[in-house]
Amino acid sequence: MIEKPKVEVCFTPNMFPLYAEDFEVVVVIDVLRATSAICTAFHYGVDKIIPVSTLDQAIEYKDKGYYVAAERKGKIVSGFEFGNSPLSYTNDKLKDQTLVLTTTNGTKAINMAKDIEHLLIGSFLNLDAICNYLIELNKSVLILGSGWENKFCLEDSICAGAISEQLLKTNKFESNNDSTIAAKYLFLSAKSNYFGYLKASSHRKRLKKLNLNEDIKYCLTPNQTDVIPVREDYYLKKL
Ligand code: 3SL
Repeated sequence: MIEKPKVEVCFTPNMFPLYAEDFEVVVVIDVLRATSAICTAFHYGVDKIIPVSTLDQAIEYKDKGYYVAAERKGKIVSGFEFGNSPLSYTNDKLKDQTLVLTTTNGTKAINMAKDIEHLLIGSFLNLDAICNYLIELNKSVLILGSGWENKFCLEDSICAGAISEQLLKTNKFESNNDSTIAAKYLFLSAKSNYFGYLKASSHRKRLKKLNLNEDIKYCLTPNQTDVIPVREDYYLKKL
């Protein structure tokens, strides 16, 4: 019998090495807010995004004249013009430009998976587009949540569950993995009201304190773009 491709979920970046060898397709998710910001920036015309893990790397790019976005703990890092709010990219300021991005967790997770052949960026914003592409690709998929400082986070796990559910219900994928089942159940209990479900979650509270409720609502609204960001070389581009 021909085996079906599998779908698995890795909840935190520090668990990624346990899975890495088995997958040539990885979808990195940081719903609040890095991967939502990336999808939005591409949707509004950014040409390339270079994800960097450290502020030192970001400063080096800034000194070379690049546009650089830097976020730590939800805030724009002082000295940088751009941050990680997806809503701040809903304009054509950076159309056709290259943006360098560093964030607390999301860009680190992306860079952890940089050697994977098909590295894709997922979020609720491009949910159907990414699922349709994965179905077409027909290869085993690992969904990697960015978490918060290597700890579990609810919003990425719910989005991982939404992707898993869409793939599994086609009957073209299979999963024998408890993390996928857990993610799927979290998605099923959250799906009627993501915003309400996440009320007590740590990052929703963190962003609310920074008056970023509008960002949260936007990031939790599925299917606002068909953009599928993929890694090519050291940068991300639109598929
Ligand atoms: O952790 C990250 O990469 C960020 O997305 C966090 S924040 O939403 O900008 O606070």
